[in-house]
Amino acid sequence: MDRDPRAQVRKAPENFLDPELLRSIRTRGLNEQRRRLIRGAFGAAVGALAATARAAEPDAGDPDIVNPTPWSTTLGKPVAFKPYGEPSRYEVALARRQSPGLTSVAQASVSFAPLQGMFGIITPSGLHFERHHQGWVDVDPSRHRLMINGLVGRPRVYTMDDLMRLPSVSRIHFIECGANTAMEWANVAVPTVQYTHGMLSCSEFTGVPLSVLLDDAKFERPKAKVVLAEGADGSGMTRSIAIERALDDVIVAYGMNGEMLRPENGYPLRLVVPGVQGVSWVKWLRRIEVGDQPYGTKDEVAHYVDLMPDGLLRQYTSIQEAKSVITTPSGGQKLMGPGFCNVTGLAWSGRDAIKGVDVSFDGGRNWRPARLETPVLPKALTRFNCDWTWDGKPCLLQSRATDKTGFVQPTYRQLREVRGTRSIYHNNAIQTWRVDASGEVTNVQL
Ligand SMILES: Nc1nc2c(c(=O)[nH]1)N[C@H]1C(S)=C(S)[C@@H](COP(=O)(O)O)O[C@H]1N2
Ligand SMILES: [Mo]
Repeated sequence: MDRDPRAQVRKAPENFLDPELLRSIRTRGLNEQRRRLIRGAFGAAVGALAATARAAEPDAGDPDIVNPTPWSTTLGKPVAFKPYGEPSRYEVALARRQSPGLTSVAQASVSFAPLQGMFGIITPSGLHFERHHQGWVDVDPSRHRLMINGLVGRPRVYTMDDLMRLPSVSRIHFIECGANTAMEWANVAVPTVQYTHGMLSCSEFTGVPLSVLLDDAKFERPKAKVVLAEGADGSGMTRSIAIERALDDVIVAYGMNGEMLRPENGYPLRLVVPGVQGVSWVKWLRRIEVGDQPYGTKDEVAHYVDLMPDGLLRQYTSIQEAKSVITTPSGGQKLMGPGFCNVTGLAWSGRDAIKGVDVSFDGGRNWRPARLETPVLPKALTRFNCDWTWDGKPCLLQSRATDKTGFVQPTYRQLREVRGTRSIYHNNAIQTWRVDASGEVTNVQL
C-alpha cells in the first residue's frame, strides 16, 4: 500500500478512445489499480483462489493480515481536518469525464457520470453529469430573482429568501439528457457505460412545488395552457411545459442531496420536471411565464426534435421512456476469471416506477428476473442485481426494464421500426455488453 495511487491514476488520459483510460475504469467499487494490487500482491501467493469465492483463506500469508498496517499503529487525523469532506485519495479514478469526440467547444459541453463505479441509486453531487449550452455560471444568490408573469392576476418576483420561506418538498428523481445514448443510434459503440449512458443522474431535490408559486401568482384558469421556463445563463434556455404537468409534480428546487444545488447544476435555483428529458430542467431559473399555447422556442423547435422515418419532426417529446443498463460488468471492464459475479445495473422510467428488470446472458434468447433494490420510486433510478456464475465462455449480457404502465424496453430492431435511423434523442433500446473468453467486456449492438 506504499504506492501512491494518485500517481498511477494521473496517467489515465481523459480521452475515452485511449486504452489506458479504459483500464482505469472502476469495477464494483474496487478500482482497477486496487484490483491489480489484489491480484499482484497476494493473488500470486495464494495461487489457486477458489473460482466461486474471490476471497483468501485467513492462513494464506497475506502480508496485510500478518503485519500491522500504518493506519493501525499511528495517530489519526483530527476532526474537521477538512471542513468539507471529500472522497478517499484512493478513489480519484471515479470521475466525471468528457468526450472530446462529442464536444469540441468547452462552453457547450457535456461531462458524463461514471455509472460503472457507483452504488445504489443516488448520484453523489460531485459526480452529477453536466450539460451546459453555454458554460455554467456562478450566480450570486443575493442577486438572483425568480419572476412569475404572463397570464397571472398578480405577477410576482421572489428573492431566494422569499422562496425559502414557502412550503417545501423533497423528492428523489432521475434526470436524463434526451441525447443520452445518442451515439448508439449510429452504432458508434463508445467503449464504456460512462459514455453510452452517463448523461444520467439521480438525486434528492428540495424546493417549492411550482403549483404553490402559480397559485400565489393567481394564474388564469382555464386560459393558462402552458408555462415557459427561462434560465439566467447566456444560452437563453427556454422550454414550454404543459400546465397539467406544471401543476403536478414539478419543483422549483434549491436543494440537491441535502445541500444547496451545485453551481454546475443550476445554483441557486433550477426546475425539476420529473420523468421529462433534462433540457426542460432549466438551470439558474429566473422566470416562469404563463401562456395559452406552446412557445416554440429554439430549444424545442430547432433542437430537441426527433426526425422520424417519414421525414417529419416529432416535437415536444419530453418523457423519458423505460430504459435500463447493466453497469457491471460493462464496457472497458474485465472479469477476473470464471466464477460468481454479481451483475448490477440501473433501470428507470419517466412515466412511473419500475415494475421489473430481466437479465439475459445469451443476447436476449433467455431472460431471468433480477432483484430490485429498495426503494423503488416513481421517476427515479432503480438498482437491480442478478446472481451469475460465469463459465468462462463468451456471452452477451443484456437488461430489459418494464415499468408500472406495462411498457417494455425495446430492442434496437423494435425501436428503429418506429423511429427510423436518423434520430439523435430518446434512444431507450436494450444495451448489449459482450464478454469474451478473456473476460474483457465490449460494447456491441444486437
Ligand atoms: N439554463 C440552462 N438550463 C439547462 C441547460 C442550459 O444549458 N442552460 N442545459 C439543459 C440540458 S440540455 C440538460 S440535459 C440539463 C442538464 O442538467 P445538469 O447539468 O444538472 O446535469 O440541464 C438543462 N438545463
Ligand atoms: Mo440535454
